[in-house]
Amino acid sequence: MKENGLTLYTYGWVPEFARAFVRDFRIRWLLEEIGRDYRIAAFPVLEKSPAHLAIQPFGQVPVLRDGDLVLFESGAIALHLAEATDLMPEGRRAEVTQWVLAALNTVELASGGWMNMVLAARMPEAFGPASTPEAQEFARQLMRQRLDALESILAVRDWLLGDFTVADIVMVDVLRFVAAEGALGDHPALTGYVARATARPAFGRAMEDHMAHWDGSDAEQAAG
Ligand SMILES: N[C@@H](CCC(=O)N[C@@H](CS)C(=O)NCC(=O)O)C(=O)O
Repeated sequence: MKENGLTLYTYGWVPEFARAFVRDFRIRWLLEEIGRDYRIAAFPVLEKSPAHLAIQPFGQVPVLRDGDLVLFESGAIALHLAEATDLMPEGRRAEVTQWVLAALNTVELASGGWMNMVLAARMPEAFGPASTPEAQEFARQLMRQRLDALESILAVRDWLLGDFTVADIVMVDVLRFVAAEGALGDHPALTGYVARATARPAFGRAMEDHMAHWDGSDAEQAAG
């Protein structure tokens, strides 16, 4: 039977510290920006179900179902949804793709490595063992190098390609993790960039829905 519409898969529940940062959020934000309706479906987070692994081989989220097409990797999903919208300006697909990949494969690779060490130091029982101080400093310096490079770019323009595109959604969502840890403080252009993007009404609507999802899962658990 043909499937219609958009379904975004996330988890049914995540611990408090992860809320607001689960990567389904960047797709919710994008969907709000382009005004597309979608439904949410949820997988268990701890035990990876066969149904989950069948559509995301690494057992991660997000996953998008668009009719008969099923996609994983937030960057691939974002590029797919942005096609033929204002978030992908005509004639600039290659540059937009370049910046989406830079966000994920250059910035998030470094910030994610650093973040894992921060979490391991904070919650060794869940993320440990904690790395040595030297390894933590190395990860921080690598991330800093990436942030410094981005800082000089965003010091002279509001958005990565001049106009707001899907690349800004992905990049800002990556930087939000860093900002929330207080590690953007000495990067005023990046701080302004994140503030500008997160003040967009679509961001606010998406965050409200994202957080309501976790509230709903808490309520369900409390009801037994
Ligand atoms: N490169 C993937 C990363 C996805 C990812 O790390 N998702 C997290 C949630 S934010 C996850 O499912 N983590 C659980 C796991 O890796 O088992 C993407 O961008 O979609």
